[in-house]
Amino acid sequence: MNEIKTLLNSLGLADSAFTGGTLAVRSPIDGAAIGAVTEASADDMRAAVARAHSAFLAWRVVPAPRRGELVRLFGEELRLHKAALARLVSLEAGKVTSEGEGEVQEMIDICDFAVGLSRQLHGLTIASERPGHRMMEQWLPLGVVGIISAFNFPVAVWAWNSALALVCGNACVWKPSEKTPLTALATQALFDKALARFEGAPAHLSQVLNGGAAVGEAMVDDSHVALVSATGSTRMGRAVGPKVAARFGRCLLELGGNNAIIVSPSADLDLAVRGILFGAYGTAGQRCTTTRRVIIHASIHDELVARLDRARATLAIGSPLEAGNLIGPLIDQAAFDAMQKALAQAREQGGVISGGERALADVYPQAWYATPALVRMPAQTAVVKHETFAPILYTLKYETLDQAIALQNEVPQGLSSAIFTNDLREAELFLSASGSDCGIANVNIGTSGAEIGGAFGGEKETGGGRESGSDAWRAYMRRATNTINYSGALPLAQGVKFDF
Ligand code: UN1
Repeated sequence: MNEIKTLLNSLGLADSAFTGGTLAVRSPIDGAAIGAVTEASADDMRAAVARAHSAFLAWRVVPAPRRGELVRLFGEELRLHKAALARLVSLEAGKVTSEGEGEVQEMIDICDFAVGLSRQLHGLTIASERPGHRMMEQWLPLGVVGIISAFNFPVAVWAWNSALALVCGNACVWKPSEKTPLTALATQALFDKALARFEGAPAHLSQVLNGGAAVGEAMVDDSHVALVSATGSTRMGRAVGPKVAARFGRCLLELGGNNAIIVSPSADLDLAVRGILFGAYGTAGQRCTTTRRVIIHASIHDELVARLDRARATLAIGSPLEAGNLIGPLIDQAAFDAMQKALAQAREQGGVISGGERALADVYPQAWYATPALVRMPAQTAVVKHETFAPILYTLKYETLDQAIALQNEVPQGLSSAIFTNDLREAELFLSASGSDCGIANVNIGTSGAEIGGAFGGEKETGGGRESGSDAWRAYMRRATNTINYSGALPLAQGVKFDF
């Protein structure tokens, strides 16, 4: 508790921000209470959206490169406080140190990207069919952007959204996961430091409200929220999507994944083993990009599964704060129970399981560590098609690449995918129209750990949204098509006559 207090104070939070509230925060490392945060109500959310809307009206007329300056200052604060914020991510979300630092680095990267973007929010000039006319597209600020984020990337995914939303001229309202309110408050405090150094930004440009489902629902239902960007389970997306659609709002959904790696006979197996282990067991299997299935050619199946199983058993499990540990805790008991339920179902469905037991229960009776599980499946049964947010890797066998691709695409989710192969034809087929149906498809790297420069998101039950790099910024702006007549006549398009 003392460490957390010093850490939170160093990040700019007063004691009252993390004590005395009704939302109890526990560290997944040992189950210890690390804070008690004030919870907002649905009315608080509605008031915050109203304030954000006023901020938007002022911010949208600030030149975009100037808006970029605010994000640049925020990136500076993140650089200065990287170690402290990363430590907080480890304490609250249970990430090992290097992954906690990677998470903050991902925030810094997207800030840099957004600063450059603030001078590149450009549209097309289009040839008009009419003489003396010019057509163009403009991208204009959209409104209030509501961000719902998940515990597993408690701050990076918010940063993907807010950095872009802010340079695009929008105001943000954030509803973080109830499991990670402290990192959210600390991040908001760092943002407020940047705001204080910036002249001429409206108040309430970015707000955070902790609380339960009712707070999120108030955001989702508020017609002043032009875009709801929500990251989490498919179940959450099914609730959010139709509500926003009913009021013709925009949604950007980043939901479940059930990501597979195909390993072909020509693959470099050393690379494949490394890629699969990080993908399946890094972050204790709690990324939406986690590798949950490996589809292996029959000729190398037994050898590769044996290697994976041997390597799996050597991965160091323990406190994410101690150097050398690669697998930290699951976020809570519910996550551990879900893992056990999936393993029981896998066994019933013919799976042969290595690992998956509770670990370190004697050292941390209030925390939920598990040994990574490898499950040899006879077929892609129901449990394999379901996303369980835990370190479980299912192995499957294939004979032809078409069969492997069909297995890979057979699940309801469509986020990330990869093939390990040294055969150019196989790689290209996998990336082609008849290959992977996911939003992310890789060759000779795993499914997780994407860079911010690409668009991030996926198809089918993953929700179809794209965030982060490439042209994902367009989701945060409205497109206006403009036709300008600089002639002295008024010709109508399509040759229509209306003479009187
Ligand atoms: C998530 O799990 O919601 O590609 C995001 C990755 C990270 C982001 C994951 N850069 O694994």
